[in-house]
Amino acid sequence: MMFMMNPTAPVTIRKGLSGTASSRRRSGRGTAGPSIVPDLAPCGIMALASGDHPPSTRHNGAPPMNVLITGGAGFIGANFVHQTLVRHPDAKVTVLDKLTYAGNRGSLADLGERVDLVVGDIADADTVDPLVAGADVVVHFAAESHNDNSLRDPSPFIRTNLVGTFTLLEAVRRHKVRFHHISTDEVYGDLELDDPAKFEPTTPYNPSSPYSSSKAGSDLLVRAWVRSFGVEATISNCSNNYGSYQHIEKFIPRQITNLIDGVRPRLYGAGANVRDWIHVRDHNDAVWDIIERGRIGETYLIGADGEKSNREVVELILELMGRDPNDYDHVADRPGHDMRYAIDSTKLVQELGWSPRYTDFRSGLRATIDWYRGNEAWWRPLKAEVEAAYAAQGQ
Ligand code: NAD
Ligand code: TDX
Repeated sequence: MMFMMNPTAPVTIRKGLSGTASSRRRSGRGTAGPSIVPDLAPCGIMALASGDHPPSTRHNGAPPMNVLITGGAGFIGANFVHQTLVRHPDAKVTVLDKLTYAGNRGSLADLGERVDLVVGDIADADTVDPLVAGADVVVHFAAESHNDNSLRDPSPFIRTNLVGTFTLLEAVRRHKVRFHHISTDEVYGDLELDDPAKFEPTTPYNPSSPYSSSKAGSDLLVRAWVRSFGVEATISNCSNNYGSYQHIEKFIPRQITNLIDGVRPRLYGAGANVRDWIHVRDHNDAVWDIIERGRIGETYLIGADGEKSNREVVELILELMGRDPNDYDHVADRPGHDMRYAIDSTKLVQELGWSPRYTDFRSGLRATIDWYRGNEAWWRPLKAEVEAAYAAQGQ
């Protein structure tokens, strides 16, 4: 993986991106600020067949599309990088990632010269500006993403999720670059277990935690920059993702890696809380559909009708790993724990024709378990510290 920016690069025609200007002079700045990270050893990338995603139709001699992906060394962002290389064989990808505890350069190993990893902070305007200037589209995944961490210390959530998004918005405004903002269903608060309602794009914001409130704030910044400054942006709010490369602090990989270590899964409270699970690849397919065909200024909700209680998920993991489904522990509940999330993705399905492809949760979970079994070197260095932090709060 090399860092490359060509000051004499030709004008890029931004074909295939809805609502973008037809051409724009690319800046060649960007050699100061971010450090350059060399490639690392491969870590067993989950294979993506070339037929696995609809191929790009953006060819005909057009110069390569430059995609800037923030947070591309994290869970969803890394999967997005892998999927982008397949879906857009002509794309050049630059990842801007601070490599916090949640970023893992191993998730991007062995991807070749089409991917550059720039280590830097989205809240640092000097780092962000030249990278945005060289991009045709910015896909913004970078965030502090874990609710439990936001309860321990909210401060990085404010800086990254709010100041970082603001910094990116100012750069895309300055350079007139298409922007897609990745957000979460948690901005809508939660639902009762017996409520027939699901979240819709018009549901009022009602976030519960420092994490979800910082994401809600970042969404509102994007909306304001669209309306006030004409920034060409879209927003997506997705439900809980699962799949490969997810940090082991999160629910599903924590339980899988506990079981690999012979430790019983840990369920917060009674385990009745419901999450609406979607495979990470389905999320990312929807993101590309929105970038390519979504209407500027619109919010799209992404979900795959995957509602399951935490207890059901733990019992299925236990079964798939050959253990007694009742072999888990109840631990201290999360303060302010949201009860239920549920997404109505009708707008996305009807307007853009998206549909999820990984709808069999059982086989998706089995593949995810296999991935963690096969990639212990990727997660092992994190495990002791993650479990020590949970143990300190009775979880
Ligand atoms: P993650 O924590 O796995 O990855 C976040 C990445 O952002 C990491 O690589 C980290 O190093 C990077 N990062 C953090 N602060 C940064 C900064 N200041 N500058 C540059 N990079 C920084 O998160 P994820 O689960 O992949 O989530 C990605 C996005 O998707 C987030 O915006 C999150 O809110 C959203 N989302 C996640 C889920 C889910 O289920 N995980 C669901 C819906 C939406
Ligand atoms: O050990 C655990 N035991 C447990 O019961 C952990 C880590 C979690 N849980 C529960 C809490 C939640 O009800 O499992 C559920 C899922 O927990 P997380 O993986 O922490 O996800 P959640 O809080 O639902 O948020 C996730 O989905 C929305 C992502 O982390 C967010 O980034 C995204 O916005």
